[in-house]
Amino acid sequence: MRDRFYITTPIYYPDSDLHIGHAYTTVAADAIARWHRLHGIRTFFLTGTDEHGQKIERKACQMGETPHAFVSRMADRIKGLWSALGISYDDFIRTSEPRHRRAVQALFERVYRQGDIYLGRYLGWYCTPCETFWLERQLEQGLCPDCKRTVEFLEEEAYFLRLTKYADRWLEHIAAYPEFIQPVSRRNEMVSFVRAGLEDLCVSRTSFRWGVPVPFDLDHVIYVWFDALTNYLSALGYGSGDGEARACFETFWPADVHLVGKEIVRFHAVIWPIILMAADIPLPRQVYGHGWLVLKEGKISKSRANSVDPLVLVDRYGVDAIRYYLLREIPFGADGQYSEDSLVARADSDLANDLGNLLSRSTAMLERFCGGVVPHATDSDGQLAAAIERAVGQVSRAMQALQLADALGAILEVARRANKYIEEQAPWELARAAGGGRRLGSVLYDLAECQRILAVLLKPFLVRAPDVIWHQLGMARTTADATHHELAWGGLPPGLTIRRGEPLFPRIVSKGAGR
Ligand code: ME8
Repeated sequence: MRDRFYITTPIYYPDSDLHIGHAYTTVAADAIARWHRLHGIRTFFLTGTDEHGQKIERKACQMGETPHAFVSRMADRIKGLWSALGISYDDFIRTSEPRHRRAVQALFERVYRQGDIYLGRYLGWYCTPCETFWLERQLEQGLCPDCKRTVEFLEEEAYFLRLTKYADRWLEHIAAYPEFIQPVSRRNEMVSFVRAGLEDLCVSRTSFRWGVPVPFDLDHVIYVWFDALTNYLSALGYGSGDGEARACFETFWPADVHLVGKEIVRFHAVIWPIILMAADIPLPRQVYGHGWLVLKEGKISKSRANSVDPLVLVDRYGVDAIRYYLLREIPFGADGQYSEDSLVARADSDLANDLGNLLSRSTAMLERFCGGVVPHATDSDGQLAAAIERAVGQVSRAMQALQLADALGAILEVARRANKYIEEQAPWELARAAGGGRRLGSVLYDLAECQRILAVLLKPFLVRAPDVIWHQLGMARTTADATHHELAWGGLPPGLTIRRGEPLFPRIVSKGAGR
């Protein structure tokens, strides 16, 4: 593992409020970032907003606001959402910021100066919702092949990026670095796409103003995807004269993972690396295209977004239930069906029954049999220690492969094992048996210690529960500065006074809040 780690989410369009699909990518990136921080790795986690382009300009106009006022208001709402979801980003880049504009102009100019951007004329189709250029032959029944909406015909003078020139070099790169595009199915799609032949890409527009001007030809606005992709560099200080900002670039570039939804893998895995090749900047290590959350009725659309407003869900079920559901329910990479019923079922079975019950049963028994004090383990059978050790290995392997659902599965498996251990060991019988005291103390210590470590393992995924677990176990500190060293068995000091409290995760269905 490297000693530093840079992960990004897409920068989202602030044309409307974000929904559970956007939360999905951001929560996943957050868990991956937190996991790296837990391991003492210097981590930079970037998210932000993609504020330029015709779509935003039109929306602001509809709202009767200037584009700048509109996007500022929306960016604040997005930050509010990330705060409610416990997102630990290190920077939030907005493409309307001067630092970003400078970087985009510097990059554009660099590629132009060395001959890979040239002036021509664009004659073709444009999908404004996707901000994508299409050739006549790529349209499906005259509609955008991605979003199936109507496209507009454009005829304007424009700058073009020589994508064609780099196709072979791109194919060589993919062959040499098979992990560059993940999962494998997306890599195969991209390779077929490039083999089918690339066209030079139009990278400027003249028919609207809301964007970054081409520095040497102010009638042109830089194409919003060229602008947006540059955020991954601009947030690190690329293009800045400030030495400290540039040091950040030296430290964290190239990015370890650009985490994106599958529909924008093409921009990240083909166009972005070619821009970087043309500018002679090292390529990111990986573009990971995860699947979509879909509703029973189909894709989550703006008109259905109300039913999947993450803020409403956090309010109703709590931040940890939402984060857990998003990360546990769907194998990362695949599509998955979202439903509030499955969210409630997951939260009740895994969080309330497995994890929550384990804590309340253990603390109740510590109170009843040990006067509320964590005992010494002088006669442990090592079963829970072995289960934890196995899980630590599984979680580590799963996280390296970005298999977040598997990592959580391994963690919850320990909670289930520990609940079963209570049944098998029957502490209430040990308490009655003559000479059962040492075994009783050991069983209860092991249960508490197992949960101390489970809290550390859960720290990247859940933001509230790990501290509640530590608090109830009597730990003097929070998990805030816990590290992977605290995954080693035996760290719970005997003699702590436990603090029984409210259930960790009250059942939702029995509260009547489920649907
Ligand atoms: O594409 N399931 O922004 P955007 C899973 N500004 N993920 C989903 C999702 C769903 N149903 N819906 C959205 C843009 N997402 C550009 C990006 S980056 C240089 C520029 C997530 O607001 C997923 O990550 O349309 C997807 O790629 C992203 O939101 C699209 O966000």
